[in-house]
Amino acid sequence: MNDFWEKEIEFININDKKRLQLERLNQTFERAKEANFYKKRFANIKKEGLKSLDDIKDLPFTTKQDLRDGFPYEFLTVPLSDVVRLQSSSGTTGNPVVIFHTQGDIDRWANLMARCMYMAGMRKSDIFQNIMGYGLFTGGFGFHYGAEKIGAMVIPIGTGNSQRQVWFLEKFKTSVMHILPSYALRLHAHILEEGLDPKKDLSLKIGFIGAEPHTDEIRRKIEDLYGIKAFNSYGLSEMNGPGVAFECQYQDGTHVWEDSFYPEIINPDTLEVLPDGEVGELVLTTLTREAMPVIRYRTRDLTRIISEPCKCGRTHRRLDRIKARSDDMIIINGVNIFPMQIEETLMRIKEIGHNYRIDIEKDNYMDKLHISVEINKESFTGSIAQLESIKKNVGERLKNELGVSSIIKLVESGTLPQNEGKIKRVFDNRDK
Ligand code: DLL
Repeated sequence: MNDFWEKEIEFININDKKRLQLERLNQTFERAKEANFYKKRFANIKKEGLKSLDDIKDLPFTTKQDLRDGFPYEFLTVPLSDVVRLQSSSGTTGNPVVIFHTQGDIDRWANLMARCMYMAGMRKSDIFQNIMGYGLFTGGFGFHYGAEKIGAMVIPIGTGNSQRQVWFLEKFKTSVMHILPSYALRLHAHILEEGLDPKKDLSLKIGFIGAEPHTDEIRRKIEDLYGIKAFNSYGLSEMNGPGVAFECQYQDGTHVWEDSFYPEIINPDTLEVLPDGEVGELVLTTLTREAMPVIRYRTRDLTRIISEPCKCGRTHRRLDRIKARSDDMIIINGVNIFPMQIEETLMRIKEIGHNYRIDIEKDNYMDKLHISVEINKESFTGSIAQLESIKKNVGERLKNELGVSSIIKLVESGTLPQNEGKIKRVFDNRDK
């Protein structure tokens, strides 16, 4: 059985990959000049072409604010009549970021998605339940077209209505699902409430999880609860959406499709490009996008590039799990904390359930970190003494990890609020 979708590209020799990237980078640079935004941006850049991949560092960055300011058409390089779809990034205030696609862009995106899903083991014979938002959000459509390309049967159910989700999972013997990691945990509780055992009564083998930050601990939890293999999927609307980077069978970092995106890691303060292996902000350039090329986009996602060869043999370098977004950092009385550190610590404690919430308050000029955590029903005996000891343990482990104290509140499983889309867990109330 083949375990690749496009052998020549996925296993491309490294020198050929670099040659292809340089060629496509130059095409992108030329094409970008057709857009009003880049025409102005590049007016003072004398470059006729990039001689090597390193020359990219002479090009300016593009930020989310640039994309917003360019609303609606400043980034468009083709006549509107050649555009077949518009997608947009998720809920923000002000102008949304809109991304335009030609038919060619849509076809290439579907192909990348097919590559991702096939790499993780999905085949034509699979039943694929797409539990992700359809519409302006890119998660639903991206996977939908990729799965159809593979030839799997797609159930385009979208998000929400857990009862209906479970019904479809069971009745149609869904073998692959695409789901937000936070919703996967919630849906599991619902499956149990329906009296079903996900491992015995459902036919799931694979889960694609992504679109929101999550730790490896959460992934392993999802794998255990459902008895599946769960693959991390990374992407962002500005780069199509999903299909930027995806895990292979070895689940050790996500292969970033370097024939379609050129990745760099920069120091977000000095903006210098960092060598592979060092953690910094991920910067991406589209290499094949027609309607709306984006050059050196600052993603705000903090990660590192893993350039060591992968056991699967693919030559596209890997991204380490996203550590955080640079704008997610919480500063508590001068100490920098990332929410993922909190999740990592909590999920290692067996008495802790799936959900948690972080509230930051100001009290007498001091920042106070409040962490509410759901308790794991299975390991809770109901005794007050046990509650006290869990609370103490959680407090001490978090203090060790974060270097600051927190106020822990234990709550019953399933009681913290959840919404349908990406989960929000940090509430900073200091300015209120
Ligand atoms: O979330 C695209 C997507 C859809 C990816 C479905 C995967 C699956 P946006 O709404 O623009 O696009 O949000 C992009 O979400 O910059 C990261 O901060 C975060 N993110 C996405 N995937 C992951 C992941 C889609 N696997 C933003 N791990 C990105 C951590 C992720 N963070």
